Order: sequence, then structure tokens, then C-alpha cells
Amino acid sequence: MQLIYSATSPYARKVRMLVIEKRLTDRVEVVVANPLQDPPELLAANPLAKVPALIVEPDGVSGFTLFDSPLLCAFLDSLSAPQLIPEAGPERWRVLRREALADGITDAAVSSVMEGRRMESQRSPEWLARWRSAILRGVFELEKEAVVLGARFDLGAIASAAALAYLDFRLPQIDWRAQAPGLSAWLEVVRDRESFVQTVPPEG
Ligand SMILES: N[C@@H](CCC(=O)N[C@@H](CS)C(=O)NCC(=O)O)C(=O)O
Repeated sequence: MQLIYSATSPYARKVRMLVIEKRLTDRVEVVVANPLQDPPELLAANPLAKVPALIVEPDGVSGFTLFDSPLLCAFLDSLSAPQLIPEAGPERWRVLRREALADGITDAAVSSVMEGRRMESQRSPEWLARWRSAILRGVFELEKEAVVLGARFDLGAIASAAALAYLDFRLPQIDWRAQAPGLSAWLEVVRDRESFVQTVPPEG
């Protein structure tokens, strides 16, 4: 399998962390791509031109590809133990809800970053304020889960770590820690995990 990713994408980081946590690194070759340059190998794997994308059978003819990080995580989780998405029951939906909440924070953060790269005259202060509010409400909600996140490093925890680390990386002006001391302390512990260390984005 090939995982097409960019080193700064928080969605790709989530998938890469899951691959490492599940010890699937021998089965998943990683290939770097810049989605904004529409590289042909990415377009072939994902017509939406977003990373991460997974080439499951790279045979060029009947190659089966997957895209959208929740789907990639669900697929990869099905391949080996330890299971990072519970099989069934209320806990399954709690974990997937945490993933959705963390991904929603990431969505608002990525949108803010992209908006911030536009010319000032083209930027929308209204949308930037809306995304900032969504980020802060999302973090506030996730803070209620801080104790649970510390109990088990499942997909909800991986997605949360990727989202919070992305806020630190790209939007350091958002002081999310002020309203989330539990998450802040939790992220300090996560920082030592191999899957976190190996996926730290490059500066710049
Ligand atoms: N929902 C997707 C979002 C993926 C996404 O937006 N990735 C960004 C990089 S952080 C991208 O490839 N953007 C290129 C584009 O939107 O054209 C996922 O979870 O994988």
C-alpha cells in the first residue's frame, strides 16, 4: 500500500500516527505530495486532489484507492490489532464522535490558514471570526473528554492530538490552552509517543 501525504497536513498526520500505533509501517509506503500542485499520482488516487490518499492495490489497472482520513483510518484499523476503533457498542460511537469533533477543529483551522494566505483585501474577517469561534467551542467540548483521552490512545485520541498540535503549529495566536488545561496537560504526555515524534511537521 502507498499513503500519499504531505508532511504538514494534520489529516495525513492522523493517519500516519495510526499507522505507527498499529505497527503497520512495513505495509504502508509513504509518498510525499503537494496537493496544491495537483500531482498526477494524487489525482489518480483521489479526484478531489486532497491528501491523505491511500493506494491499496497499486497495480495501475484495477487499483483500489481510498481517500478522506476517517475512511483511511477505519480501513487501516481493520487490518491488524490493536483495534483503535471499538468494534461495536456505545464506545464505538464515542470514539468516532471524538474523531469527528477533532477533525472539525482541524477543518476550521485549515480553512483559517488558507484564508490567511489570501491577499488581505480578499480575506473575510467574518469567516475568520466564525472559524475561530468554532475552534474554541470545539476545544471547549474536547476538554470535557480530557480524562477519557488519557485512558486509551485510540482513534479519538490520535485525531485530537493531530488537531491540537496543528493549532500550535499554524495558529499559535489562538490560546486554546487557556480554556483547556486538561487537554494541555494531556498533549504534553502525548508529545513523547513515537507516533507523535515521528510525524512532527517541518518548520516553515
Ligand atoms: N476531509 C479530508 C480533508 C483533507 C484535506 O483537506 N487535506 C488538505 C491538506 S491539509 C488538502 O489536501 N487540501 C488541498 C485542497 O483542498 O485542494 C480528510 O479528512 O482527509
